[in-house]
Amino acid sequence: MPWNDQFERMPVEEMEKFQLEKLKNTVDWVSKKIPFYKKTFKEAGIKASDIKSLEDVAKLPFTQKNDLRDNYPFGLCAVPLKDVVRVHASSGTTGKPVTGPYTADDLDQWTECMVRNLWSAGVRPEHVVQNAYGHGLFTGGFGFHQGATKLGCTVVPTSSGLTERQITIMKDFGVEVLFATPSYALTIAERAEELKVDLKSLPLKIVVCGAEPWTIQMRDEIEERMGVKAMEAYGLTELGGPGVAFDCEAQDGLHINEDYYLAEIVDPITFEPLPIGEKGELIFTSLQRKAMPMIRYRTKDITRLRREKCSCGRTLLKLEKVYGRTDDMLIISGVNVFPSQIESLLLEVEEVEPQYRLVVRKKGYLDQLLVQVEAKKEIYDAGDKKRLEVEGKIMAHIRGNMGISVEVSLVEPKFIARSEGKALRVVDERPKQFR
Ligand code: DLL
Repeated sequence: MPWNDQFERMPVEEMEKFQLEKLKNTVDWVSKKIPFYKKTFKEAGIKASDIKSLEDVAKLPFTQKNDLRDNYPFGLCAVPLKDVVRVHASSGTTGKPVTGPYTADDLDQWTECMVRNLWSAGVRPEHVVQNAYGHGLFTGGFGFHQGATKLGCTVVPTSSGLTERQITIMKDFGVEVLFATPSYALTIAERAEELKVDLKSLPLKIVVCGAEPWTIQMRDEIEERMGVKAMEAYGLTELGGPGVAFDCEAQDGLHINEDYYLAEIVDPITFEPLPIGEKGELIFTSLQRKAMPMIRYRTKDITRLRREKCSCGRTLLKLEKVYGRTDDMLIISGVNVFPSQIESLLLEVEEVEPQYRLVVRKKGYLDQLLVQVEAKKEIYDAGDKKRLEVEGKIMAHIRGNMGISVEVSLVEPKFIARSEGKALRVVDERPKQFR
């Protein structure tokens, strides 16, 4: 049974009616309150009253990360700051941070989305949960905290880092659920193995992962090493954080909280809307947020939507596991390559650890990819001949599956820095003008 039966199992037609009503309100709200939208709507020749069907959303202009940066910090805020009760922000590694202001009601909406997410992952009020997402400007820590608190769980806000202490707390407090990025979950699993703590013998049974792309192979790895079900949360700062979409016991795609978010897929080059089922860039319009609503926000995440009857009973539209971000897409020998494709192939090779890095270099005019992956200790110790053999095997595996030639370097165990949050998978060593 879902947390919110009314919305999570709403018949599609009824949901679409609900969405249209909310879309009209949102478009009307932003065109009155936010000068940026006033201007872009005018330029596009569109008024709130032109929205008569859900398809009309395609008439609205996109919002992009740069628009948020240009209006930093509160230029896109529709309410006075006295009505803002919280501000989060994205890390801003590639420019000014992006801010996410919330009214009290926006926070309640977020909490509702997170409760649905956690409930669907199997989290229950009686559980002791350890929240290893960063608590601070990042939305992960607070989003999960709010959801689990509302659910009535016993919440342990460890935040990220201090991995040994995470493991001690997990043991001492009888933690049953862990919230962490997939790469940090793996870091915890590895450290526990080093400390000879058998996670499988602890009460831990669920990990809720998100905040970065991860493959099904990575999910299997986490489930196997930790003896857990690894469930998923998807979201982004611009839309209020995690809880935008979540998976269910079917573990086959993420249900979108459709009463709060309207999803579209567009062609990542022409930006034309694509029909359900086609792969492209994911676009979201928030439907109920008041402080900083988003109109057709370009997430840069590549995935596809699926409208289908789910075995869990939810009618909510699904998005497939995100393949990656357009930002992280590499073009190697003319082939589009997402790090996740390499990840799934590496995880099929038994001689290596699930720790890797992709280094992009320029050779003449061509991009070259060096895949650095950690060897299992016994393989590394077996010497050069064995290492060469495994490198050759991985190169052939990648060529056979993706049709691209890459260089593979088997590196020693622990060579790759361990993640405590979002893993850094791609190192771009190309001269700036070629990126
Ligand atoms: O990562 C929010 C979040 C926190 C989601 C905790 C889930 C759990 P940002 O830092 O703004 O927000 O990064 C958003 O992270 O556009 C995706 O590229 C990526 N991302 C988030 N969740 C997933 C996921 C948070 N489940 C960006 N799978 C998004 C793949 C994800 N990528």
